Amino acid sequence: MSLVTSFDNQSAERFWPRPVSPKAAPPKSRRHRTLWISDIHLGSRGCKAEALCDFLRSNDCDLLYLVGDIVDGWQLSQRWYWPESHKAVIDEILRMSQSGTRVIFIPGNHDEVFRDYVGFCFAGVELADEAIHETADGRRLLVLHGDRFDGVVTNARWLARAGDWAHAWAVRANDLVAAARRGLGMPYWSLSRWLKDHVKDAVEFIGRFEDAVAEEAQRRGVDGVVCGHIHKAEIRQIGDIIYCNDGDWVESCTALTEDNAGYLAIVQWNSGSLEIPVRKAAFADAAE
Ligand SMILES: [Mn+2]
Repeated sequence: MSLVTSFDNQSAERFWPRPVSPKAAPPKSRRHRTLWISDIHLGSRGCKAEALCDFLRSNDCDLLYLVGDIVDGWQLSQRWYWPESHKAVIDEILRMSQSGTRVIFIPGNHDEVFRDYVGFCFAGVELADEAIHETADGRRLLVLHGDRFDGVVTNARWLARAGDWAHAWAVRANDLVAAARRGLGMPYWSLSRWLKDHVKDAVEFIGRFEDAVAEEAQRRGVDGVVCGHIHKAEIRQIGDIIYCNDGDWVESCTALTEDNAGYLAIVQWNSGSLEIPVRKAAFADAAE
C-alpha cells in the first residue's frame, strides 16, 4: 500500500514531465465539436508540421480524431528525420488532451506499429482500430483510415507501395515547382494536385476507393463514413452514405470539422487563416 501512495502525481511528473507548460497556451480562436485530421506523415520531409501546429494552436474541439498515418514509420525506418516542428505537433496534441479534449487515434498503414496497442490509452490518447462517431444531430459515422480497401481497389500491395513512393516524389517535385514559381512571382500551383485530377488511373483509383469505403459503410448500417489515406479531402453523398475524407497535411492542409449542430465541413488552413473551400455540406440536408 505504501508503495502505491508514495507514487503520487508529483513523482509521476518527475518521470514523465509534461511536454509543454500550460501557461504558454493562448486562447484559441475557433471551437469545433469534433475535428478529424489524418495523413500528417510526421517524420517525412513532405509533412507540413508548422502549418498543422498553427492550426491546432488556434482551433479547439471536444473530440479530436487522428485518422491514421500520423507518424510515417516507413520513412523513419529508412532515415531518421524528426525536426523540432514535428515534435511540436505531438506536444500540441498532448496539450489538447491535457486540457480536456478527448483524443482518439486510429492508426493507418504508415503507423501500423501502433495497431498492436489498439484498446490501450497513452497520455490520454485512446487507440482504436476504427470508431463510430455520433454527430450532434444523432447520425452515426464510421471512422477508419481506409488502407484496408487498397486490396479491393488495386488487388496488389506492391502497387500501393509503389504508388506511395511515386507520391512522395511527386510531393517533393511539387515543393520544388512551388519554390520556383514563388521565386518568379507566380501564384501557387500544385503539381501533385494536378496529377491527381488529370492522370486517368489516379482519378479512377480515387473513385473506386471512395465507392468501396461507402459500400462498407452501407453494409455496416451507418449514415456515413470518415476516412483518410488517399490524401484527397472530400465530402459528398454516395448513394445513402455521406462520404467524408479529411485530406492530409502533406499538401492540402485540410481537416474535417463538425459544429454543435452536427454540420460537417472541410476546412483548409491557409497561412494562418481558415478557409472553407468549395464544399461545405450540411450533413442533415445532404443526407435527407
Ligand atoms: Mn495511409
